[in-house]
Amino acid sequence: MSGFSRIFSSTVFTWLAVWSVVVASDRRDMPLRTLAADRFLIGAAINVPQAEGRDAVAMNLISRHFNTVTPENILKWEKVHPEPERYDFGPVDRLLEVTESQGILLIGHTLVWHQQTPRWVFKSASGEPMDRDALLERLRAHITAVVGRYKGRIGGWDVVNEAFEDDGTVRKTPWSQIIGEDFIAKAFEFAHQADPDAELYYNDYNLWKPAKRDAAARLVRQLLDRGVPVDGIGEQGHWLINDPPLDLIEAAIVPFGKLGVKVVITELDVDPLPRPRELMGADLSKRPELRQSLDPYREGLPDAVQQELAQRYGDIFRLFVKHADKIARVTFWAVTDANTWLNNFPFRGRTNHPMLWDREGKPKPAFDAVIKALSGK
Ligand code: 9MR
Repeated sequence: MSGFSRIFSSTVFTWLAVWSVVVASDRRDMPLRTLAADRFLIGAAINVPQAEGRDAVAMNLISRHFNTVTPENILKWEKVHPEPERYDFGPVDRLLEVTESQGILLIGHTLVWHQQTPRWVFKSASGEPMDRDALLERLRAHITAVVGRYKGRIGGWDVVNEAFEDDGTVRKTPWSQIIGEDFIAKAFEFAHQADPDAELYYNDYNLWKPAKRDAAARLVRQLLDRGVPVDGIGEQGHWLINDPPLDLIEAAIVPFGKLGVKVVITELDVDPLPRPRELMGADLSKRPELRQSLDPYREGLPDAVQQELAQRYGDIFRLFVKHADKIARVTFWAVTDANTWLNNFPFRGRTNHPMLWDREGKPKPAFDAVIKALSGK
């Protein structure tokens, strides 16, 4: 290379580097929802203190970056309908006032689940186990009351949550055992009757596992064939820093696009902490050394892991951008590291770091990686 071309190319290189920093820092000032605007909605789960305005850090981030939120717990059966004759709509009503005043779309989570559902739901008034017809009627009444109350205000519902095991069989729960497998179709029908304009999703985790993905795809196809209104598949997206591989995540997006339903990523977080499955049942209070090894970043995430997390988020969002024609929404399952459920899973009191913002609400390298991916880099 001649001296001139060396100087020329190094000058060009320097300018390109400076320019990309300028562009990146410009973009860093842009809300995520603006960068994602022509592709998908972008959202976060919101907890009670945030919904009630007691967490200014999170609320500022929500107002700035997200155009949709999903209440993390207050629409679950045990919260919204704690006793047979008592609904508690107050927290949802208050949240809707905030979201509607800011033009943020609220998503309902969730109508039918085997967890966070009181035991009385499956018993008659005299304490006897319910039969199919009685439980279907109870389900219909619940869905009609909850979806009906927010008709035209809650834009989409996770109608049925986690009905499959990882091997693709229908999970044995009181819902499937008392009603039968058509509890799923019935729930969608009830929800559609209560609000014909709301979008309705089937929501599950580990859909990257082929057997579970295929079971969910079969379900969607059957519902569509039978004229049951289903608009999308909710892929929760509770992923680890190194697992599942990206091609399996991709393989769980494509088939639903082909079926013509929307893919919504409903509960995204990326867990950087070790999670050895064989230790899940261990009594950690009696094993301090084990506890320490499963909770290694109490003082903060080391730089190398921070970069790995950023790389992973970048890869995931480049994949989302690639499939933006199929993906309608991406919702994170918390706002900052301070309030993620992963601080308490698989045991309470861990210091986890799976989100884009740290405990103080400061953006992490993962945030920059998402900005870059959304900017096409
Ligand atoms: O984030 C939720 C946490 O606050 C609750 O304690 C927990 C109870 O089961 O549910 C968490 O949210 C779950 C969601 O509703 C369904 N998918 C898995 C989520 C993480 O457990």
